[in-house]
Amino acid sequence: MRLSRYFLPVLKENPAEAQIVSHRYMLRAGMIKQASAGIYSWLPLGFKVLRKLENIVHEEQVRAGHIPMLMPTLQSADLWRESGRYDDYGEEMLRITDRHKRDMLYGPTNEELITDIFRSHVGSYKDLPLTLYHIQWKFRDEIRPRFGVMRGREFLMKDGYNFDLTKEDALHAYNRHLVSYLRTYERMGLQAIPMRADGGPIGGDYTHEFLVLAETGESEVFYDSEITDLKFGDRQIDYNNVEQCQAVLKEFTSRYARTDETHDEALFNQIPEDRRRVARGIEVGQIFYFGTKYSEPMGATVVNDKGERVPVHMGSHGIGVSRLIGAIIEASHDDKGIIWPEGVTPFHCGIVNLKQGDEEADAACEAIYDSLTALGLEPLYDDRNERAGGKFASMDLIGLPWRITVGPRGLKNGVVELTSRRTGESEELPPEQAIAKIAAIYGLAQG
Ligand code: 5CA
Repeated sequence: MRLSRYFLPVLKENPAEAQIVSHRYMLRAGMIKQASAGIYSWLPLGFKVLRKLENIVHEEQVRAGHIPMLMPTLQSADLWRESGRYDDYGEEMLRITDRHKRDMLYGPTNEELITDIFRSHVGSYKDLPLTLYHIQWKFRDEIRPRFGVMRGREFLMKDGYNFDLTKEDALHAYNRHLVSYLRTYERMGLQAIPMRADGGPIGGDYTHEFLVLAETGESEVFYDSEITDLKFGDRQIDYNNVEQCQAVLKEFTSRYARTDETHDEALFNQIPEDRRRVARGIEVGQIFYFGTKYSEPMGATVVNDKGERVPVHMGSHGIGVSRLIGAIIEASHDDKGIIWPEGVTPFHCGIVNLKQGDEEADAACEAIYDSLTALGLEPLYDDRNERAGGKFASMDLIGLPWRITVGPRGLKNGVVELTSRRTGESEELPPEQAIAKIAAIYGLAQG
C-alpha cells in the first residue's frame, strides 16, 4: 500500500477523552473513530488488525476441530424466555421492538440461539461431539463504556459452543478450548494466563478467564509468579487426545491464579511470600462448562446408545477479539507509539523514502516495494512529500515492526537502513539483503 493513496487519518495531538495508552494510540494512529459511546467505526488500519486477529482465531479453532458458522446479531426474545434469561440478563441487554411489535434483542451472547439450532437438527449421540463457533458482533449496554475498544458496547467476539453426551466429554471440550486459546494468544504475541473465575450470567462452576497482565486492566488478579514462566510454545497437540489436553490444563492451572471474584486469601497465603503477586489484568477470553443449564429447559436432547433421551452437556467459550487489540497495545508500546508483534501487524514492513522525487530514491523504493509484494508480504510505503521527521513519527506511531529507510546518501554506497521498531536498532544493508532479512523474519523462503 502506498501511503499517499491510503486512508490513515493520524492525529498529532492526544485526544482528551482517552485515559489509557491503547485508546490514545488507536485514535491517534487512525485505527478507530468513536461513532457513539462504546461504539466504534473501524478505520482501514484498525480493520486490518481486527481481520488478522480473526484469522488467527479461525485457524486455531479449526485446528482444534471446531466448526465455523455465522449467527445473526439480532435475536428473538422468545428463545431467551425459554431459557429464563430474558428477565435475568437485566439492563445490559439491548431490547428492540420490530414493526410487528415483536420483542427482539441485540445478542450479548448466543447460548440460546445455538441451542435452538442444535435441537432442530441433532437427535442422536452419534452426531456428537460437536463444537460450533462464530465470530460476530455483540452488544452489551455497559453502564460505563470506557477505554475505547476495551470495554465497548458493541464488540467483536468469537463464541464457541460444545455439545457432548456426557460431562466427561464436555470437560474434554473445555480442555481442548483451553489449549487452543493458549496457542491463539501466544500467536498474537501475548501471554494470557488462565485464572479461576466466576460464571456470572453465563453460569456454571467450571470456568477460567484468560488474563493479560497490565496496569490498566479492569480486573484485580492474584497469582503465583511461577505461572508467568509457563509457555505453550510450538508443541504439537493432538486435540482428540484426552490425556494430552488434560495434561496441558493441569500444567497451566495447577498454580494459584484467580480473579478477585474467586480469590481465597487463605489459599493464596500458602504460596511462598516472594512468589505472591497482586496485579491487574485484562480479560481477553473466558471458557465455561455449564452442563445442562440450557439444554434442559430448551429441550436440546439426544438419544443415547441405550435408546434413552438425555439432555446434552454444553459449554461456551469466548474470545474478546476487538478487546484484544487494546490488550496487545497495552502490552506492547513505548512513548512513540504502538509496537505490533509480527503475528498481528497490519503491514509487515514500512518503507520510508527520505527524498521523495529523487529519481534514484523513488526507483529503489519501488523496487523494494515490488520485491516484498512478490514475496506475499504487505509493505506500507510512505511516498508522501513530507519531511523525514514527520514520516518517522507516523511510522513509529502506527508501530510496524520493521522499517526500511531509503535515501540518496545511502544509495550512493549501495545500502538502505533496516530498523527494528522494538529495539530501535538499525543496520545498513544492500536492499536485497534487507528484503531477505524481512522474508526470513516472516518465515518465508525466497525463491
Ligand atoms: N458466551 C460466553 C462465552 S462464548 C461469553 O459471553 N463469555 S464472556 O462474557 O466472558 O465474553 C467473552 C469475552 O468477550 C470476554 O472474555 C471479553 O474478552 C470480551 N468482552 C466481554 N465484554 C466486553 C466488552 N464490553 N467490550 C469488549 N470485549 C468484551
